[in-house]
Amino acid sequence: MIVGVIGKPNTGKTTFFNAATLSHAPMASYPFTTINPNVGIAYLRVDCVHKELGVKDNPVNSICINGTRLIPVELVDVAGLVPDAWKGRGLGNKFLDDVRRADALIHVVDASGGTDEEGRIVALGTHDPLLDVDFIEREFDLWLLQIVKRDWQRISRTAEAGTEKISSMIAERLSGLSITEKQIIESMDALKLIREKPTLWTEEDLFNLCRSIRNTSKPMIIAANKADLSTSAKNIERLKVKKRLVIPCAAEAELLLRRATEKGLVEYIPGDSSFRIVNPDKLTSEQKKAFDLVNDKVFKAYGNTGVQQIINSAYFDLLKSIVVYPVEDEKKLSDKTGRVLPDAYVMREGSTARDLAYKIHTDLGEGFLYAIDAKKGTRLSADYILEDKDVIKIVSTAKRG
Ligand SMILES: Nc1nc2c(ncn2[C@@H]2O[C@H](COP(=O)(O)OP(=O)(O)OP(=O)(O)O)[C@@H](O)[C@H]2O)c(=O)[nH]1
Ligand SMILES: [Mg+2]
Repeated sequence: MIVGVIGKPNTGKTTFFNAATLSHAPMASYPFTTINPNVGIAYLRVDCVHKELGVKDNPVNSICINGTRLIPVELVDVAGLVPDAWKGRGLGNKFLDDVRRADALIHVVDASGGTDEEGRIVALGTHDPLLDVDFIEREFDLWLLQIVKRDWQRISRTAEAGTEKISSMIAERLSGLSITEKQIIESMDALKLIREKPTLWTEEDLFNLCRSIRNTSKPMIIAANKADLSTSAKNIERLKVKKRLVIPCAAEAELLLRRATEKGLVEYIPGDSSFRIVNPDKLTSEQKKAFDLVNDKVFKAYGNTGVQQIINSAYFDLLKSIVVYPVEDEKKLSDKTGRVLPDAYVMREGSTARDLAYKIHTDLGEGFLYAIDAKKGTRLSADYILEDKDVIKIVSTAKRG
């Protein structure tokens, strides 16, 4: 699973990305700072299962800080999108190409209204961010439409002649975009498009189909960024009217805190609702001022910076993920070197014990015999549907390398 960070230029996408991944990709207050995509590792924040099991853990693929497990997930930050990008304007199709693999999207909006639709700086509060939500979604849909429409006459006729299904031909067109044929069929049915008669579908039908496919295959959350600025609060309330998942966000504040944590200046776990300055006497007056501002404009106003909440929400609310802990020794809850609860895997709801085996290693999946629920000590079959916080041992004919 991979989550993409999108939006018009200059909204703070790279700032969000750097904060979430502790990277150092270039950020600046002008449009098109980012050209090539930045790919990095962000973390999901969950309560670690070790607490309820009453053991001490020793993570390998993730981190555990005082019962908070941080699990790595992939994040990609791409170039800004301007109106008519689908036709190639700005960095155009490149943006869309770079985000094709994403399973969900974080739309970073400049909630302060201080940048126009091309990302140029304007007086605070003079641009309406609600317009950005519409245009970004529309660009995406028009881009999809352009791909689906390519060769449409031939495709629709072939489908009508009964040689091949229209859904599989559209799926083929959209291959590499992390869109499944099942999602396409669901969208066609929801729109009551007659599968056997695609030559009768209008341009509007096709546009609506693309919109519906995008909605299911690339669910979106709105990061209402620059929440620290004075004009943002009102716009954040207005954004909620759009019936999207909206979370206030202060990417710059999060970045400041994470960098300060790295340097040992503050104690802060991403997602916390406060931070602690380790040694106030050691701060310069400028640093003090910056932390005071973050406290006032972000933590007191919104409770947290929103960055961690947005990443969690993308994985748990949009992608319906669960966290599963595979172990090799179901008694000691460890791997074979004795590390307790070494790994935490993020999986889609509905995944089975066999899916987990395959995720660990193809050989383990192929040689799957049964699984063991390490909490209950019971045997599980291949098609057992995993639950959040399951601790699972896979028994397989294949030995793990
Ligand atoms: N006030 C405020 N400014 C922010 C925040 N996040 C980002 N910015 C500023 O917004 C500007 C743009 O930041 P970037 O992260 O480069 O934006 P981007 O969306 O990646 O821009 P492009 O790559 O050009 O599309 C910079 O001047 C940041 O300092 C925030 O939370 N609050
Ligand atoms: Mg950028």
